[in-house]
Amino acid sequence: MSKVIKNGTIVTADLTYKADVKIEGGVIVEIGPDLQGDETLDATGCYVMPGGIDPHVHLEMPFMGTYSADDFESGTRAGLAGGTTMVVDFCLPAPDQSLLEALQMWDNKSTRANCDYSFHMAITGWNERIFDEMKTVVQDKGINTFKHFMAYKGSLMVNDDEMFASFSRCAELGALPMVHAENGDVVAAMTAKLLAEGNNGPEGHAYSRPPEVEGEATNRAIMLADMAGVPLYVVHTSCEQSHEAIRRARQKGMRVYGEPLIQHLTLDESEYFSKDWDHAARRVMSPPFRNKQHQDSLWAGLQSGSLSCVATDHCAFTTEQKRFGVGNFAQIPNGTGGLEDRLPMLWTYGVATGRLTMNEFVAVTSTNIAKILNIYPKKGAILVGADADLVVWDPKRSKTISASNQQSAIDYNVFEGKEVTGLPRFTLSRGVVTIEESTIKTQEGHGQFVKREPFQAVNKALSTWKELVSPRKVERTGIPASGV
Ligand code: DUC
Ligand code: ZN
Ligand code: ZN
Ligand code: ZN
Repeated sequence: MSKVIKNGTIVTADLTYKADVKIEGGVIVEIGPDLQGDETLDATGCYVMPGGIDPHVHLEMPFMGTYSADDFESGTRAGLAGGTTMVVDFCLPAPDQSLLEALQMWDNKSTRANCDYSFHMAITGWNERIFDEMKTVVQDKGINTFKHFMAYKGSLMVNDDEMFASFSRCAELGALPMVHAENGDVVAAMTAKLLAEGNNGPEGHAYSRPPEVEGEATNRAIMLADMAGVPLYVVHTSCEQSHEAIRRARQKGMRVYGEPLIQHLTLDESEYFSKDWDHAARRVMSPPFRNKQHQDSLWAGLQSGSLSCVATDHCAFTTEQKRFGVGNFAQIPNGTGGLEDRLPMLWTYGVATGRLTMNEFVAVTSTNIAKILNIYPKKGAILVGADADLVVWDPKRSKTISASNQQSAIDYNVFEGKEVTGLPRFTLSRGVVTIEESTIKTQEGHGQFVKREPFQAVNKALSTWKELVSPRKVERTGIPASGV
């Protein structure tokens, strides 16, 4: 059974042109004019783009005494409804749990996924077993990214010695380290001070994590990566201080990638000053929303290429879960949703406003991350042989975002009331139509794990510490006898 997407305009990260796309066996088999197949999908007036890849989601994540409310079924259904055809979740071992044992748990949860997926492995402690298991994770399990939390002191956080050891191991294995860059010691101190002074409302969350906390950690992680001789991926870059560090490193020739979230691009810190406790708490995530100057910096980074991709950090909690933090903002589960809204919001606030071209939109929602994760052109491309993970995008379809008709399992939406123009007409996962306008045709369990190969050895340290990483022994003469 073949399918042809007819009469559309193909938009990739570098080209815009009119052609039909023929699909068979889940992959693209032909691109050209006037193609015929067993089934036709009409793309008149639409753009045919690589489906979105969200490199940063937390589905059914054990966190802050609970589990994030969207699991692999509802989360991937939400993604597909918004044109996202692949997600990358984080496997989170408990600090002394085996990486492979944790991976087994994530494998079990993800069998329900409606679209393809992969995992990043978190390093939440350090010992010889973790050192050994990292090799199996990369070489046998097809995971080439390791995440490090520089915040969440006392649970997920790793210290500099652990990070440096893990970054160095990544360099040996051809893996890419990632960081959640916030100085966890400073956050803990500021949190304790705010609470002691009686500032226990959700706005305290934002006060406890100012941009400097993120800028410091980003700079530190970049320097550690440089000393270890490895590229670096900075998740949820939310502010100018962090962006500046990434820009500077890239200018020096380092491969450092920054990932703004759609929430930080479009929502600001005034949300935390709502008189409605629930409204503010529902928007508590780390890093917190920032002011307009930081938003401008993030948009500029996407335009100039100093920031690489737009994600969601989708980690949805219900209002009931958020209320664990009444009387103590530090107990509000951190996280917001966004999987269904990332593409429509970025199109509306980015492409329709003229900030981004359509090709840049494809680059930052799909192609760039496919290249960074080493899955291009299987994903992120419209090429013969690529997976038919496609979105037929109708730039005229619009809706008002509302929790009342979303796929996510939670009872609110941080973008509630926003008008978006630009929505999928069809979303295809390996050639299967999963969304047709507002009709959901997803199939639980259709999603497959995508293996990612290690990178070539391109990890050359730039820093002057290089010599200390590979010491050169100096032969000396005239050494005085000891005890003289
Ligand atoms: N930040 C969040 O807001 N939620 C999940 C984890 C994180 O780092
Ligand atoms: Zn994070
Ligand atoms: Zn996250
Ligand atoms: Zn299937």
